[in-house]
Amino acid sequence: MHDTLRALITSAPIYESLRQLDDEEHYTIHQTLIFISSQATQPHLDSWSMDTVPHGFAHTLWIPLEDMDYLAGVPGVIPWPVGKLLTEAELGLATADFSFRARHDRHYEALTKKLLAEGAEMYTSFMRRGDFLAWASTTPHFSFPSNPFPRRRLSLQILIRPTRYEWGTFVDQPGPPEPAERMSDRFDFIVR
Ligand SMILES: O=C(O)CCC(=O)C(=O)O
Ligand SMILES: [Fe+2]
Repeated sequence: MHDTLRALITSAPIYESLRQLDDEEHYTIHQTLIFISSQATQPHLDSWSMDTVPHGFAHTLWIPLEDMDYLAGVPGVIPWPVGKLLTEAELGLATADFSFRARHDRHYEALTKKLLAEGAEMYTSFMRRGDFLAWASTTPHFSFPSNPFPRRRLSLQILIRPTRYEWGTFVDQPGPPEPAERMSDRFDFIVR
């Protein structure tokens, strides 16, 4: 299982697609998550958990491990300029005296209101095994509801950055250095 997942995540189609997005040579994989069921996430930026320095150059890969129709609770993505960070200041949010968790929650609540006020477009797809979605760390996204809820929906989420960028988060720029395992001349893995 371990080797199979590593082979999938570091496969040539994934590498070539990442290169089409940013023309980088080498990538570091920070996190691999398996989602067993639909997630029901609110609109948010993955930057809060993982990003680059500067913001916006990390990728989230979302890989369905089974075919998914429109009732499966698939992710929806808001088209977003690369490198644009929607800050708390731009959303009119104070940051002093709030915990990390409170700042995160206030950010997604204000983001959701802004997207509704602007009538933002959102993109998704029917997804088959072999497809995948990719969005940037600063790109707003969410989960469509599933019917029924929750519903089995096997998928992988991968947080990955071009290796030549330092890693950080929404609030911490830069983050601490981390040990990485060289997988190939294309990919490193963060091992914790
Ligand atoms: O699995 C989903 O519905 C989206 C989860 C999510 O926000 C993510 O993978 O970053
Ligand atoms: Fe996310």
